[in-house]
Amino acid sequence: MTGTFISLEGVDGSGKSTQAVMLADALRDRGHDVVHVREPGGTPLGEAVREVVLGPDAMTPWAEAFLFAAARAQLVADVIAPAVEAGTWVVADRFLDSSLAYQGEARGLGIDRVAAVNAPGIGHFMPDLTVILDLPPGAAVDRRAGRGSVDRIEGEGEALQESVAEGYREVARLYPDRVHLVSADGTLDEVHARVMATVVGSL
Ligand code: Z5A
Repeated sequence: MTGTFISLEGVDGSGKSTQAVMLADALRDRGHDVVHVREPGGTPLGEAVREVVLGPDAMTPWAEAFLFAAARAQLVADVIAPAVEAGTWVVADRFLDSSLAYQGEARGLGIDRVAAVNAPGIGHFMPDLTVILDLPPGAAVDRRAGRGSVDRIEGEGEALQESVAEGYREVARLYPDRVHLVSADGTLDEVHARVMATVVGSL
């Protein structure tokens, strides 16, 4: 018995954290056991890495990539792999594709090279389905407005977010069987309906 692993991705402010909660709740309403995780985080090591990697201290792009990969390896080992092996559904608010879009594309490290450094820590525990919430970064700015603190990566501004959006489009081109772009425009319920239609139609 194996569970189903779904990741939600998108630029900061695309609404993926909100949609991850709505998706997990909807799956529970359908009778599934669901584990909901976020990256970076979800383990004591992952939460400690989160403090460092989103904190104010400058770091090289490769240091950033390795920190995200380390947190991910621990999350897979401690949470995702046991859940999938027990037949539980996993809903992840970000996973490998965040590193491909942010570090691989936007930081210029190369999508293939970032995928390669993550591969040993992930093994075969890749998502069955990835939904990228597609929202022009300009629109995401409006959704982020009013939130209190800005982390180091968010603070780098719109040019980075534009590159991240391009990175996600490239990820969708590279992995069409797994990755689906879904418009994040509209109300929460409209976007949720699109996410559910994609989940039901793809699995
Ligand atoms: N990062 C990386 O570089 N590499 C990696 O491998 C990983 C991550 C794993 C994590 O930050 C940062 O790490 C992130 C990527 C990088 N940095 N950036 N930039 P985080 O975990 O603190 O935050 P986040 O994941 O970027 O996103 P977020 O702050 O949680 O935002 P969101 O998930 O995209 O959106 P949201 O919180 O669901 O919604 C944002 C606001 O919009 C909120 O007020 C909602 O109520 C509102 N909203 C949501 N949907 C709608 C709709 N449909 N209409 C109107 N308003 C809406």
